[in-house]
Amino acid sequence: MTSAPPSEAAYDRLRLRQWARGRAVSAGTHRRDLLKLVAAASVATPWVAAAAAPAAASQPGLPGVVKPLPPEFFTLRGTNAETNFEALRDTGLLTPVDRFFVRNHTATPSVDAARWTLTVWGNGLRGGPVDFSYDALRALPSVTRTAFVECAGNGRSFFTSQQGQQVSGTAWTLGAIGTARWRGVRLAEVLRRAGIGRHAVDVLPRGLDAEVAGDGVNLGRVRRPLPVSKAMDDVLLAYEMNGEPLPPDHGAPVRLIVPSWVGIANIKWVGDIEVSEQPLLSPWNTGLYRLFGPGHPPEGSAPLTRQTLKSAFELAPGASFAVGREHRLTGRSWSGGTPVRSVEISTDGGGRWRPARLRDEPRAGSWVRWAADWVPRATGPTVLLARATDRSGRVQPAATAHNTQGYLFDAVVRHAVTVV
Ligand SMILES: Nc1nc2c(c(=O)[nH]1)N[C@H]1C(S)=C(S)[C@@H](COP(=O)(O)O)O[C@H]1N2
Ligand SMILES: [Mo]
Repeated sequence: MTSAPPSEAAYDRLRLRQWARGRAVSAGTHRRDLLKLVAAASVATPWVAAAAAPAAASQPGLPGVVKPLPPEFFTLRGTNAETNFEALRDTGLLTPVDRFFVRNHTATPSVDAARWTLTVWGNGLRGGPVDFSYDALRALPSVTRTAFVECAGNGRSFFTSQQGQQVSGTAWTLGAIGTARWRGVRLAEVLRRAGIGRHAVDVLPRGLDAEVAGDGVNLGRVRRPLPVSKAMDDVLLAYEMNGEPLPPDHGAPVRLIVPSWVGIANIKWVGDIEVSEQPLLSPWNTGLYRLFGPGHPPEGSAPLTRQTLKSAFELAPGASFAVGREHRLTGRSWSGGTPVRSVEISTDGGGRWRPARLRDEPRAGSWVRWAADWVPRATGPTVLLARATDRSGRVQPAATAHNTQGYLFDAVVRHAVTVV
């Protein structure tokens, strides 16, 4: 059993101080590369595969993605596919795999479950490395939970289109999120069986996809340290998504599900997990996935943890509505903090607001569907808005404070439509 882990905030401060003094373990990346990366992170840098071994792709789609990406379901952005929110209108609480967004730093690898093992290793274990085969993992007690996976940069394009600000990274609208029912083994169970020691502070899961390289810096394989406090709490090693074996693009055979946290924490195609007595660093918790810019420390904020509060209409941008008819507006709201309490909508650009009807019991780490009826009275352009409030009383603001990489956009999004 482990002792009580330090509070996350205290731990992050310690890790930052250690990094500043060059004492934290940089897990395969030299400190000067991290500094270069922090500098590079303030400009748009497309990271490309150094040596990708992509799985066979099908059409229509992307070379690095296995599943078809039909244009009615997806908008392609670089190596990634964003879900079109209007494609969720006739789906339930869970996002079908055929519409679930894909965020790949490089390309979906082909991993054979029969030959795959998960290696847990590091000085935070009481003994040596421990391997788990796929069958061994599946034989452990399983748990099932509904959780969204959402990219920290979801909504990033609105920093520019609504706030006139420059940010770097994939220009997502609101579709870099999906909710699924995941089945797997608790990470805590695996770490205990591997002999996690009392002094472990960080675990570092690493993907089996290709190394991420660009601009003369090789960041290595995708990996992001997770504090032991979260790792031992509600994190899953998931092998099923919506009742089916995990599909290749979503991390087959096994991925992490880190409920409510930034998408990058949910490492796909996990191959090994380092358990460490020292705080660990990787580009994904130093130069990336922190808030940089005016109002933030030069080394950035603490590493991002929870996602924020957002709402989206299940509507195409620029959708049109017949005047004088009744229309059912539908959408979804979600929070990485306390669950959504209520949602209001406006059909006149934010002049008047009225409540939407919630169609699901709001739950932590999931989203809630909502609906409202609307009879437009005049033709011409108008703007629809949806604004959620969570149980702590937090309301989506009119604007989000800027950060250079455009993370955690939580402002109310203006959805332009036309009445004809
Ligand atoms: N190994 C690996 N894990 C990864 C990534 C990746 O490129 N490689 N992308 C991360 C990011 S940034 C996000 S938002 C989620 C996306 O999960 P999805 O593709 O299943 O929607 O996976 C995360 N896990
Ligand atoms: Mo992401």
